[in-house]
Amino acid sequence: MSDVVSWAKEGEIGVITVNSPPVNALSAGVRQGIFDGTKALDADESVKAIVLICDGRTFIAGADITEFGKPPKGPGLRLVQETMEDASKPIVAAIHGTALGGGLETALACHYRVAIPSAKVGLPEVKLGLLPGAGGTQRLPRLIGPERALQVIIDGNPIPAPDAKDLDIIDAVVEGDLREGTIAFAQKLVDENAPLRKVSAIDVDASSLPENFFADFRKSIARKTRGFPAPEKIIQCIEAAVEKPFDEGMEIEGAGIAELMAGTESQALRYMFFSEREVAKIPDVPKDTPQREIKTAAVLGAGTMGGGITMNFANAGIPVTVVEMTQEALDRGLGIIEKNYRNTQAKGRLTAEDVDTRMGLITGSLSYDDIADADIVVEAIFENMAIKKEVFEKLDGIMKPGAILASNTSYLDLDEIAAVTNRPEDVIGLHFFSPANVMRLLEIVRGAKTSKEVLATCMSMAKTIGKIGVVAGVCHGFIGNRMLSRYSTEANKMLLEGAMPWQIDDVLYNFGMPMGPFAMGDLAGLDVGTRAREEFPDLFPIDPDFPVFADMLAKMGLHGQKTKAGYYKYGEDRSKSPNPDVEALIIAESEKRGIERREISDEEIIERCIYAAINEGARELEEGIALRPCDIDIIWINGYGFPSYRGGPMFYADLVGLDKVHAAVERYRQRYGDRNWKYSALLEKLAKAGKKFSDWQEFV
Ligand code: T1G
Repeated sequence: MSDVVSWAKEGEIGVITVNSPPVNALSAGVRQGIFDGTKALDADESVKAIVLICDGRTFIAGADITEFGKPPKGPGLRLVQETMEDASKPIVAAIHGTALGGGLETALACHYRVAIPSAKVGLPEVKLGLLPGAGGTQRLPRLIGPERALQVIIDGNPIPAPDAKDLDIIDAVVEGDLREGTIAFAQKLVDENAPLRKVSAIDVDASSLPENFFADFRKSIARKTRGFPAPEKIIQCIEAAVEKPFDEGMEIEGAGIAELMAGTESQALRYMFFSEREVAKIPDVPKDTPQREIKTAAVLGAGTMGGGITMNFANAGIPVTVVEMTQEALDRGLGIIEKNYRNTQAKGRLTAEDVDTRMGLITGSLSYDDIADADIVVEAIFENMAIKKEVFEKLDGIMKPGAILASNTSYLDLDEIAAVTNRPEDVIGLHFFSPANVMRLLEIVRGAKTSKEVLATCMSMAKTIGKIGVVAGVCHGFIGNRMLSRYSTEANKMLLEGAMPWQIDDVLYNFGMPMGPFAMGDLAGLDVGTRAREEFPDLFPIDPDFPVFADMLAKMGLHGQKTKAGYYKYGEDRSKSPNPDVEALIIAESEKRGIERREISDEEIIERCIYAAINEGARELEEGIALRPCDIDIIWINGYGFPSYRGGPMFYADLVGLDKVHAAVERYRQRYGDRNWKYSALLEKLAKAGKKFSDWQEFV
């Protein structure tokens, strides 16, 4: 026995119980306990069958990720599994919560598996840049066939117990008490003298495998898995399961996970896993900070952002009133919301009833009086300080005491907005990313006077509406957009110096960005940015030394995809090609300014775009705008599509080496001045000390 694993007998059924909060991960102690318990009960003649069950909220949720990269202790998981599979009596896994990764693999090493209806099982290792390394790639194909096994492992998503039963991953779904139900199932095996059924001994049924299955599968996932090495390794393991004996397949699986574990992609994804949880922790806001209930919501503005924000509340089952200035604008906004839902329904991801339910939660209004009792109001109107101040003064006089007053501003000074109200402690920024009903990121802007209660409430609400909330301090552009402006400025400057938009886009796409800044501009509409710069010059100050090519193109009627031409020309089939008019325009502008164009290397493009953002991120850390490097990384991965297999800009900088990053930043500051390369003492100190951003707190 140990403090995390115990065993006992109930009649002739032995029961091994794991109790290792929070998720019964397969730590060294848990592995040792299961190993010892299996040995002890297998040796006990009076025991005819064994149940493996867990206390707490879930069955084993996987290997203990915190042990990765550390010297292994205790019996390896494969040894534990072999001991279970080779036992002389049937072992039944009793599953509740989520049996994931090594947890499901341990259940697959049992002879039978039962689960309660609410349980889920899965092999999510691919999301950590890994593959199921404890026999999952060899046992699952034997249980459910190679095609279905490959899909389950490449998806990595949890499978509800009833579906897992249909897939033959589990043998029974038990209603009522799991322990009782599983003991009864085990007793029945004994009474019927059921066979042990070792999964590893089942032959893989490859008869249904279509010809060229693996080659076609590789093609089908190529784009989605760009840059990730784990999927290919997974496919190779499943091929081995089809073509080779179990032990040889296990060798290939073992070599595969060892290689992936050592790779930077998995380190980055594991870092991301913990970072997504870390950003929810605000150092000066304890977990037990009181929170306000958000039972009803209101949104000002039914435009692109307001409509998306409204959908977030309806999707979470929260009644929401959306307010517009005119009936026409309101009808248009509500119409777009319904159209979005109907499109999702058409793709089979929502039923007609779901759409009706969600639309039923949305109320349109032309009057602020209708939202006075809402628990939270999110303003999503013009990005104009004067207008926002006017609106917040109005809200201050109308909203009930205790209502949270939020602005979706993406740049403006939240403290200035809060100052026009009598309740600045109830004012907060909720910066959604467009499309607001899709993008997971929510920058939660903490004003100087925002109360801890309001902040804690909004962090919880973020999770409720399916967002990752990351706290940002008040500054121009908060965390993400402030860094993006550095990235975009360098890209534009390089056009004058010798690069072309398509070269820069290709380099950044191959780096892993979803698309380069110029293709992105064409997608968003070049006229949108131009209008913003014209309407809010203080928000988007233009560097007089460098032209904004987007504005020049916009004025020529080249707005991007919507006009079939921007930086690129677009064919009817959405294919794109470099726009020769743009090339001529750029070359002429260089000549006009007397700039001799030069060859710009791919490396310089990466350094000037990505390092400029990293340098700005370092400044945000030292200013306290960002709480931690991982907050910046989560923002860039979820808000701007920074490749997750690189861990985010700050994690990537640590991989490159801060000495190299700092040297490049210094080089560009010398060459271009510090307008876009402002000095970061933190970056310099870390670089000189041979440290990483993860060591940053010792240096501020
Ligand atoms: N190892 C260590 N800690 C873990 C953990 C794990 N596998 N899973 C969760 N935690 C911690 C988490 O950091 C948090 O800590 C707390 O538990 C609650 O988690 C050999 C190699 C199970 C669905 O990928 O998906 O097995 O912040 O906030 O929202 O082939 O945790 O409280 O200090 O997420 O209720 C495969 C990962 C591992 C599952 C629960 N398994 N976990 O979600 O709580 S690799 C996974 C999850 C592997 C084998 C391979 C979720 C959850 P703290 P939480 P939750």
